[in-house]
Amino acid sequence: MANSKFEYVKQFEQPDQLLPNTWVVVRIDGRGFTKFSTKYGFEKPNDKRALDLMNAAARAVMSELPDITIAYGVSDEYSFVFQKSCTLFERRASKLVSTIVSTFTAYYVHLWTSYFTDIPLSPPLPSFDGRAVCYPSIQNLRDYMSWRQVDCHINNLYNTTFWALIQLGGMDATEAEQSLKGTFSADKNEILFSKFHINYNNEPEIFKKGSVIFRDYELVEPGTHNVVEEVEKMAEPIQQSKSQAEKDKKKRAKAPIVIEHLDIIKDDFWDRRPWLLSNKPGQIPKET
Ligand SMILES: Nc1nc2c(ncn2[C@@H]2O[C@H](COP(=O)(O)OP(=O)(O)OP(=O)(O)O)[C@@H](O)[C@H]2O)c(=O)[nH]1
Ligand SMILES: [Mg+2]
Repeated sequence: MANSKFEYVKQFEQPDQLLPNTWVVVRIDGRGFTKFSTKYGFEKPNDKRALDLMNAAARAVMSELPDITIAYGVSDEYSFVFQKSCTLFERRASKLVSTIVSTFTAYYVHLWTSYFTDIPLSPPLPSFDGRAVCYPSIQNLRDYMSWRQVDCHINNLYNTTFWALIQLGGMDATEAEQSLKGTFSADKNEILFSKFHINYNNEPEIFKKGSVIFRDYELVEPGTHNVVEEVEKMAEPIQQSKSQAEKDKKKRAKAPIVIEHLDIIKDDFWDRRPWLLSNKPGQIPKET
């Protein structure tokens, strides 16, 4: 072996392994999107093109990385979840995060013109940061997802009311901010309805709930699968036979990747889709 005198520098590479037997979430977030959204004239408070572009980039990440079981996005952020017992292709945090960030960014730039047909990108180009967090239990993971969706709801209700006061009510930003100070959700709903005849419930689901991306199989009856108990008692990834792993891979590749705007806080979403937490692909719906 030809060791050069320079090789000692390898010792400076320190391990940054993600904890085994945990749910790994990689969250990416647009850098300086307040400025970026102004530059490209994003509609306020929600720009459908911008959200569709985020979703398209996230879907591309999911189809390139089949280890991701579910992703959730809102505004300029996306969370990608790796199932705890999946044999993660990369356990080094920095490599995993950089793979997701660069794949996402590449697709965001590549797909830009499909969504913003009349404004080409110019420097400074969009970029994203990312972090990986390990969650030890399904409850922790569910609470993480709920946290992001509650955040989406709180921000969207605030922004919808704030921009209605400005765009429809003729206020300036300071006045709008002042009139929302100390208000609760019910107050904002009331302002929207009494002043602008807007029923918040009728706002688009994509704005109210954010977007969830996952592989779609046949829904199951709630209560027929006990995934939580099964998965929580697993101490290490199941050693699959090669043929079983091949079968699962094929099933996964066949399953359509869907983008929905559903409630992911309540049990129902998870109970009907046991494959999201179990790492076992579901039934491919029979073609009709
Ligand atoms: N107008 C408009 N702006 C959006 C939309 N989605 C995201 N944004 C902007 O993106 C920002 C995202 O928030 P942050 O991530 O906290 O802000 P940031 O400027 O990206 O800052 P860093 O993430 O810290 O770099 C929002 O505050 C908005 O300004 C949209 O649909 N319409
Ligand atoms: Mg940001």
